[in-house]
Amino acid sequence: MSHEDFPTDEPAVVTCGLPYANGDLHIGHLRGYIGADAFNRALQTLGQETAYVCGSDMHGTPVAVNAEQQGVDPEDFALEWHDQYEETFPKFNVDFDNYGHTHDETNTELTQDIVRKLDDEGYIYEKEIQVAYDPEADQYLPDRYVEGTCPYCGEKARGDECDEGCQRHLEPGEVEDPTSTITGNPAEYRERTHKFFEVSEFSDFLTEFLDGLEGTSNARNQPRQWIEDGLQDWCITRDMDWGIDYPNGETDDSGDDLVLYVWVDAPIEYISSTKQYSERVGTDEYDWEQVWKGDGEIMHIIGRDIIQHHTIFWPAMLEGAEYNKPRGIAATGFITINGKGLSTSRNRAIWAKEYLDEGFHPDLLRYYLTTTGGLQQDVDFSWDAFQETVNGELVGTVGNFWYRSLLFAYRNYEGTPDADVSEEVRERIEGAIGDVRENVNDYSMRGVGQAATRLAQFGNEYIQRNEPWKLTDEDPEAAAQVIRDCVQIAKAVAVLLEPITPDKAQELWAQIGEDGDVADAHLEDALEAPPRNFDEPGELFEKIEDDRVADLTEKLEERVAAAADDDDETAAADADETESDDSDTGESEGMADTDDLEPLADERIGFDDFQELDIRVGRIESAEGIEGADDLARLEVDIGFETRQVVAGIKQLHDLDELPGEKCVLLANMEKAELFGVESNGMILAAGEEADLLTTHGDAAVGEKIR
Ligand code: B3M
Ligand code: ZN
Repeated sequence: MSHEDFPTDEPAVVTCGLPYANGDLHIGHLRGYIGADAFNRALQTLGQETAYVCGSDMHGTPVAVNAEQQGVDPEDFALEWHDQYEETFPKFNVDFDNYGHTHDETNTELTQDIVRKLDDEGYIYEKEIQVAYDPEADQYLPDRYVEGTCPYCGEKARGDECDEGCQRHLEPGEVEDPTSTITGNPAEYRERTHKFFEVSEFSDFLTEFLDGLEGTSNARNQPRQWIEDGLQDWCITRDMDWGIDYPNGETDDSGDDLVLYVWVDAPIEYISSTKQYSERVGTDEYDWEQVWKGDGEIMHIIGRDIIQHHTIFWPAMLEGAEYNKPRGIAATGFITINGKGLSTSRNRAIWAKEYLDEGFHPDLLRYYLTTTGGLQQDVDFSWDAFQETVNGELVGTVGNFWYRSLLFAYRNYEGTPDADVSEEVRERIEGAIGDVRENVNDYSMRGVGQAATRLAQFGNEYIQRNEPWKLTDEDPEAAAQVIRDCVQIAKAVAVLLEPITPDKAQELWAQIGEDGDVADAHLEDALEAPPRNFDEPGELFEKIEDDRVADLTEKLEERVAAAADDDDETAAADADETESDDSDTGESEGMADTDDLEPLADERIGFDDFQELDIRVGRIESAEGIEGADDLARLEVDIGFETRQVVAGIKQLHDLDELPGEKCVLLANMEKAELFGVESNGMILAAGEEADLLTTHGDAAVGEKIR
């Protein structure tokens, strides 16, 4: 099933995974919220009716464990963090239409309604299971109260998730060699009665659902394997007090209220938050039922460690309770810091507050995060890389174009010269609009940012090529034409960049004399004439100096070292980890069976032979399938000195749209070849049948030789 392109006639909702209300926000969180915010804004620019909703995740052991460690009541603890998040998001221009929390009345009622409905429909049953128990603490050990080994991949795992290995959800009793995180003692297993949701009944439905699902390839493909492996039913109650009660006053074996597993009520907050928005603005303006019970467009942006919850449990619940299902799920990659895994306990993170305290404008981080890794790739943050993007793209390309063309326009014409936009420039802007449209439909915010920056780049080339400063005397009409074109390009870049850098786009909007909000502009407005007069423009972006970057890098290193010093190593296992410690634990690292491997070569080669291979670090600039060839793709790879066109047999094996920006390794002195009429000038290196593309572990620069 394929969906109609955006904009559609149905209202849309964009959501982002709910932050657990248990600790400071950092760059790992921001990436998702900014990416989803940019997506929501971009949909609006296309003319799509949409709402962006989220809320704090108040329940479950991620909150209870941390509250307990601090000796405070979980509700007070969670509410305090919730207030802080509500204040912080707008500071990054993350503009939720509604930001609720899972413990409020709307969500409590809706959760109980949905569970009641699933129960009435016969999808819930009771079963006796083994639950971990700590005799010394005299407490059952749900989820993060227990740790052990993942039965699927053998990595260290928490009670309900293999957070450092295969990322699977784990059911109570599944984790092997369980120990209590309260006392460190081995846990015992005790028999308890719990409620189960019959996910296994939904295999066929889920397979069909995935066929129609849009979003990133990891979210669309990974769940297929889980379904093929056979779905297990899902335990939806827990032995703890903090949470939403199972409806109808049902109690556990000891007569206590049964509490729902946090992953039942958390996604329901997507609906509750939309409902609150609707109730606030009125259903005439936005009708939550049209979205969630009718045919609205539901898009979830999530971390890639929670794909299973969103592609299996959640759509099964929605189907069972007769709600609408998501149209798209986009899962973000992880963030590493200077090549190492983000770790809150090791203080290896860039904190939201810290970034703002440093005085950086939020739009710089927004641009960096959305254009660096798109949504799906892992992003390695370093202050150097941040500086390179800001100075190169925002200052050098966008800001430079805006300022030089508007200043020239102001000085010579007091604004926009009287002329029509030239055919060439009109077409170029139309092309950029088309690119944005396509990229939004592909959930690629990086593509949106690139389309805007490329248009500014074109503006720079256009002004350089036409040298209006020479024409003002020789041919005033021609000079006016060039500047008229440039003001139009500047306006178009403002419209196109608004989803990513909303404040800066607004500043530019005002500089060219436009009234109102650029956020209300649609793509077509990029071609509408700007006002005749405007004032002297100011510069919109400031260069980040090298010594500033050196200071920031040193500060970061020092505080990671300080955390390591007072670290009694156990701190590393703090329950507040929100990102995996390893840079890339998401994909299972397969060990090939040696029987399947090509035999090792008998013949040895000398070092000189190896030296003859000129292998370089490259960065993929573009990737597209070659027409008529089933397997071949044409790539453009930047190798520092030049950009090489190469042909690679990866068309079926990779999502080509996701490759631009990726680092790769290229044999540069490979004989040239021609395949399907396309010249291949180099060979990209890859491992195995799946053509797993080689890359570098650290931050080796593009053009470096491999030795
Ligand atoms: N609160 C955070 C996480 O696991 C979790 C998301 C809930 S989304 C419904 O990333
Ligand atoms: Zn695992």
